[in-house]
Amino acid sequence: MWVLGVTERRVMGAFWVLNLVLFLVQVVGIKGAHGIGEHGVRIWPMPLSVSHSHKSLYVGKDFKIMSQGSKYKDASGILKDGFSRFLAVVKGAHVVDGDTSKLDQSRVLQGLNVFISSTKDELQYGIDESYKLLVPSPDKPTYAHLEVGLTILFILFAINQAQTVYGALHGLQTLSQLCQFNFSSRVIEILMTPWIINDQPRFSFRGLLIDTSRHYQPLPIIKNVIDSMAYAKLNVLHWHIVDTQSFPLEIPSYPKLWDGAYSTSERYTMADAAEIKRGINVLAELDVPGHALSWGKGYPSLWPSKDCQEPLDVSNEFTFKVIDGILSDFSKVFKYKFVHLGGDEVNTSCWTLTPHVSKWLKEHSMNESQAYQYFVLQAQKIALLHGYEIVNWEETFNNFGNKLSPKTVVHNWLGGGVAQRVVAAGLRCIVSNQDKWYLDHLDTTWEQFYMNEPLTNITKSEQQKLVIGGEVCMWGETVDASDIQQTIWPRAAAAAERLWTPYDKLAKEAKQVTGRLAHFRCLLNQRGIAAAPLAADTPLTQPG
Ligand code: CP6
Repeated sequence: MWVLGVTERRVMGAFWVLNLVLFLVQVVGIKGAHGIGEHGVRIWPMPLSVSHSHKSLYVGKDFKIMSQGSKYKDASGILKDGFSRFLAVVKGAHVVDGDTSKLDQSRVLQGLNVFISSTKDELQYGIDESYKLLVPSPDKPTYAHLEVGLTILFILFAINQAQTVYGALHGLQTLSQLCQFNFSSRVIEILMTPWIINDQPRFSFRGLLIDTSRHYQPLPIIKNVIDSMAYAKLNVLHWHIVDTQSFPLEIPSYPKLWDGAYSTSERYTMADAAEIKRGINVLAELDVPGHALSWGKGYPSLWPSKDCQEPLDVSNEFTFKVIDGILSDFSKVFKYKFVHLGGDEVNTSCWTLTPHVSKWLKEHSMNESQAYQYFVLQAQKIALLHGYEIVNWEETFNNFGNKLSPKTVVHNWLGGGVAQRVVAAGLRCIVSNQDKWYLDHLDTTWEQFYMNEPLTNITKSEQQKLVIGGEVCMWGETVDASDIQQTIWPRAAAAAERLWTPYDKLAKEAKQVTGRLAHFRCLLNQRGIAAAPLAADTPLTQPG
């Protein structure tokens, strides 16, 4: 990595603007490519706008990343790490030196200038993820200059312009998809230059749920999932950490909670949790009051009784103390503005069947459903005190929607058009209807994933804005490290395009994108991600 000094930057700032103008003038007239019809464009998800022509360029052996003209300083190395990952994926694991010195230098791209406007690098909900990518061609070059001693070298370079470093990372992902290894010249080639790509996501929340309670997923697997999410421009890992079956995460405030792990090795430390990011937001879930039986392994008083262990004991103050401790520990590592408090599938019969709980209900003049509401709202208050906004599964809305905090995002899963009712009530919504976006439903096809439209029957623009995005769910009952990736991909990629690409650029019929998705899934395979074939009963599709 090479970053210019201050004076050079000033000189080159002007130079860069001039070049950009020349470049824009030169590329007028390049044919446009559209999501529909495809025109040979292989990018997934399809960007907002794409123009290209048909020349190829080579990636120089000493390809450099520069940030001339940027205020952004990359103090935490986010861009630098993104750039090393970019180089690693475009090189594949081929044993070649990539020597470009003997090639026609007018066809060798020597660097990429990443121009980032914002100095901040906080990853958060709603940040600007847009980018512009300009890749020159041999007959429409853009140059930067390098001073080596007294000599000034002019080098052919590309431009990636973004508001935030996270937009720039999306730009690098797109650039990586324009590259392929050329085995005749033994160097990396960028096809179909020049490229002008303008891009930004349709929705701010583009999620994937993983469930580490039903099966423990080792850390390298989770990191691998995160890398693969970035390839598809998904930006939220919804981590369903804990459930009935196991409690794998260390909670320093209540150190016996992870006694509920499957074994002493199937656990995550808080430091592990802090590692789970890399440009991806983590939405941590604490599913209460149901789905929490494993908490009682270390603290049995959280159960209504030894024989009736779920939901958590609503009558016990200690229950809420523990939730407070957990959310306090969460807030130190999970910096996303939302925490997920679950609230789904609550069967309250243990509360009425357990004498001390049923006595408490009577004393507080609550029936079972009022106690469920009381529990969810108490948990919401605690989360708000820790600075979080809240996501809750849709049953909370269906039962007492008008009591939820206005800072609640309702997470659909049951279907039945709840998103329409949620946004009509003025709350925000995330769409994950189980008939289309549940990855554990193995019979749901990628075409159904692609065609699931989050704004179905929501026509008013103020209401459309309240749908913050969607999420595909990889529930963990039947997947472990051996098959999680092939169960997620390629179907999650189909949903990723639905969530990224503007509505009018999406294919009206899934079959229009079959070739491009097949190519993306091959790319995942080449990058070491075990994505399954598009259809299990047809021959494997090769990249075309
Ligand atoms: N676990 C939790 C689950 C599910 C839910 N919550 C679930 C329910 C039905 C299906 C798939 C998953 N396994 N905690 C519902 C949100 Cl079909």
